[in-house]
Amino acid sequence: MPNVGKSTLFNCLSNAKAQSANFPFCTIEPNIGVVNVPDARLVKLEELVNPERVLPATVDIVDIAGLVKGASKGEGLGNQFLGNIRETDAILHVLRCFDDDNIVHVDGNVDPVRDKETIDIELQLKDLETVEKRLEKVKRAARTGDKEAVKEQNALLKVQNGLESGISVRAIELADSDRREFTDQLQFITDKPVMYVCNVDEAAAATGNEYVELVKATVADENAEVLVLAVGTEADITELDTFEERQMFLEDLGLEEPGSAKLIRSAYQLLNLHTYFTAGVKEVRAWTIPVGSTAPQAAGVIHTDFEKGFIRAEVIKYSDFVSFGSEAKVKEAGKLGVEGKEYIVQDGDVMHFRFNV
Ligand SMILES: Nc1nc2c(ncn2[C@@H]2O[C@H](COP(=O)(O)OP(=O)(O)OP(=O)(O)O)[C@@H](O)[C@H]2O)c(=O)[nH]1
Ligand SMILES: [Mg+2]
Repeated sequence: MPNVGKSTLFNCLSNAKAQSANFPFCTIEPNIGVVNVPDARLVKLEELVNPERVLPATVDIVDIAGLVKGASKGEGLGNQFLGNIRETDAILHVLRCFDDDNIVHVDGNVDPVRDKETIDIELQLKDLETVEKRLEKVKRAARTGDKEAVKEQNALLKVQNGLESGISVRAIELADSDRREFTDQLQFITDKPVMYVCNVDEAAAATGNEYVELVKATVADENAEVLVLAVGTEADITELDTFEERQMFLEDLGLEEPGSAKLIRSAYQLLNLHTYFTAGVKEVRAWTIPVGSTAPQAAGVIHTDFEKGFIRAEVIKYSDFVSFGSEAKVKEAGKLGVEGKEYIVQDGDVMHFRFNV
């Protein structure tokens, strides 16, 4: 929705600055920022290795224009934004959960559950167009008796029925094989993982409020995370100069860390990503890989040559690195693992790749 605090949130998260103001459709062109993923393990590794530099993992975040009722048919700023959403890997859906008569709500009053439904419907309508377009082709092929086409038609009809009754694609019951073969490639917007961000006022930063409870109840069967964040207040905190000032402010709110830090970590999980580390004296660095990546695939994130010429990986568990204190001590203790091509890299592994080019 317009004017709910998306750009304000973007400004809390990213070093890039978006314009935020109290009028709907303040944002037109999307703002794109890079966000460091906060990771306490990286701080620990830095202490132990004392490298020249430290590079955290990052995620890209896009702040888009608000959608309104009818957006799928071109209302408001219309279709273009649906395009912006299509390009992302996951959605952070910001819901206004604060009262403030001075801040305009496009639909007249604060009602996050209605807002969520409004947006869901627009996205579902867009997906309905996508599935109907595809179905036209598939139906023709199915009529000629093509077995694959018949299978696809059945799967897509389920999607169509689901969307027509207001269910997002991610929640429609489909066989995994149908998803892999037929729906993944259509890149439905409502198939993307989603996380709800309830934007509350300062007093509700730690505890949430009644609006948040209503949101939680509505999404209970969605298996989606609901985060509570006092976006406006956190934006004020980021303006403070020193770490101590920011900590004090957070303590007053009853928080241990900014909600935005938690949000970034949750988003990273939502994307089904995790981290391995390289820890040399030149550089300690967090690398991002999809959960389930093999050692060569993980190496390929550093450089394609590392993947092509992969020989083996030397792996230190993060906890061993910390308890023994250095790579040398880990080796002495016989805790250095030597792994081949099949090894599935685990979150927190400290890796060293052997390869030839
Ligand atoms: N009271 C209060 N105001 C807020 C909060 N978060 C944002 N605002 C104000 O709400 C107005 C809109 O915020 P934006 O971040 O520009 O909203 P947006 O969702 O990006 O809006 P569009 O770009 O128009 O879609 C600004 O005046 C913000 O200062 C909040 O938590 N509490
Ligand atoms: Mg905006």
